[in-house]
Amino acid sequence: MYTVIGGTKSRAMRVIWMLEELEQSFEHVAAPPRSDDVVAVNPAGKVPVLVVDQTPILDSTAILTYLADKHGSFTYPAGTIERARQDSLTQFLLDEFDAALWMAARHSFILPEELRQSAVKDSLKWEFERSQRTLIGRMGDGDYLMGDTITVPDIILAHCMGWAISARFPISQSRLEDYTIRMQARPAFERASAR
Ligand SMILES: N[C@@H](CCC(=O)N[C@@H](CS)C(=O)NCC(=O)O)C(=O)O
Repeated sequence: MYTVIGGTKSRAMRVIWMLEELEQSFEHVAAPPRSDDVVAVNPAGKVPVLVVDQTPILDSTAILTYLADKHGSFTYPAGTIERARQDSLTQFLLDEFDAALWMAARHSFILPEELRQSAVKDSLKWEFERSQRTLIGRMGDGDYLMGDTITVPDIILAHCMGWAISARFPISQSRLEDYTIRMQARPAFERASAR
């Protein structure tokens, strides 16, 4: 049995979305970061956490990869060239998309007010725009990052694009705009968002 800890406004959305895609049942504890429920399973107080048979798994990407491997879906098999390309896209998205949005969030509402440097957001937006162009250059044909097969980095990218829209980070590439609309129209995304 799976238990997901973390609300849908956090990166826990990636895990909930994936479980909906895989049609797995799960319990959902929408606990906020640093709350007692979270610290009990993750001393860093961060979400998401996936609890599997009383064992907590930390970090959304580790969780997505575990679920994809376990259920044999949303991933190429470990040890294949396709898996290397898939993982390399995942790392690119974490470095260039997730990191920029997270840094902007820290300087908007997470760090103590006196430590926030709001000017950093201009350079993050500039880098985010450049990263979108780089990503487009790495995408082949097809609806997904890996072509016609949906994989773990698609969940991360689509989640980051939704995050970018709410953080007012401009989406400068029309292909990424279309991609986001298409991904957010998936029934599993809609079911996850409705939680
Ligand atoms: N790399 C981690 C990042 C986890 C993370 O920073 N989560 C945020 C919410 S989306 C959080 O719990 N922040 C609370 C804090 O940093 O104090 C992941 O992907 O799960």
